[in-house]
Amino acid sequence: MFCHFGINTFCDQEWGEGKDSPERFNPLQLDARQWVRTAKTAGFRYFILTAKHHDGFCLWPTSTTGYSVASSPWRNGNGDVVRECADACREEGIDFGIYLSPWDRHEPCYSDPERYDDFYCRQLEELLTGYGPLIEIWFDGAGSEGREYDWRRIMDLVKQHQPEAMVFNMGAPTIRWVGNEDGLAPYPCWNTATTAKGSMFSEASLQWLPETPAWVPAECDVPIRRDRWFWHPNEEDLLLSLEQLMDIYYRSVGHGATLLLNVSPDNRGLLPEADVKRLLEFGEEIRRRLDDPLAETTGSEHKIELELPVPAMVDHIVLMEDIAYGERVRQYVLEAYTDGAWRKIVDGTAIGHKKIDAVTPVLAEKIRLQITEAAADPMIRKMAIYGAQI
Ligand code: FUL
Repeated sequence: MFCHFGINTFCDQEWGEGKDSPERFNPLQLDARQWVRTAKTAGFRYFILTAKHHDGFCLWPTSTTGYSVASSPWRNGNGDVVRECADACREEGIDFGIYLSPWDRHEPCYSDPERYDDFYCRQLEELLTGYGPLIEIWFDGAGSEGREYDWRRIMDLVKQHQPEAMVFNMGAPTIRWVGNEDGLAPYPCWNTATTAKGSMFSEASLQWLPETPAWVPAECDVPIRRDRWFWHPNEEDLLLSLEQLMDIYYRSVGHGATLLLNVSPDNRGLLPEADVKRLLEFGEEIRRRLDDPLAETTGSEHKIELELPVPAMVDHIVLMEDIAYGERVRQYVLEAYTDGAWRKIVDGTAIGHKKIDAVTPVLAEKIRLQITEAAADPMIRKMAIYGAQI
């Protein structure tokens, strides 16, 4: 789960210019536990907070600038949203990560690249050292088109303080942006790449540091309210429907990528009730469709046949490679067996970490996976069949 919260939340805007007074930041009912509990209950595994967005307003009491929660009326300037999220994640048992916008529209030294690199590194170091283990550092390319930061220095800090953290899309990333803000991975979406798009506002590919591994899986970010990363009043109608969320799930997680779904706490500091309800429905629906297989197996052969306990209407097949051994499958076919004959139901290429094939319900006694092209012996960690018994 992604979480955009900040001074914008109080100003009905997406991109503040860095001029809004900290006086406006006053989420009287802020409850990070409500955010994180919702994430956990809905089935999300990690939670990434915008510690600083493009407007430069910091959600933690940084020593680098007065433009932060420390200058706000919230908790008389003694609050720390990053701390509350980190604590809530630890208590709920999900991982925590941070977003720190390189582009800063408030900070006067932004126009002096060397001084700003110092400033940014100090901010990053506070976050890397003050809040426990971080699962991911999210570097947003927006607004930084054409700007060079001292990525070597930035990466050294990450490696020194949070060597396990995933690094999103800039410097020496370990994961890449899928290239759109719709939460959709193309198919196939291979885990290896040498470049990725840097921002919505430029077609240019990002230059990565030479030590970037070729293995950079894609992460798919998308807001739960259409085109809105931050909360705005009276916009419940923009909330994605359950059907739209399921479609996103099939085309992100179901294509082997990670889904990073954004939520926006409101100006009370709470996730709106309608959004909470939708998130819980989403988690529930994924579990309803994909938690209880009719049959399941593993295998390292090119052909795996799986018999159902009784003939059933099959509507999903989930395939997973044992990704620790890499992405080996290049092409596969799924077939259903009924009335003495095999019938092709899926033609696929990549499997990777996970491929979800939602098929037109088909009556089957058996399902067969045939891997028709592979870079090395396939290692199928899971082949699972779902549907309704008849
Ligand atoms: C974009 C930003 O400009 C949006 O405001 C948002 O933070 C999104 C995740 O990335 O590039």
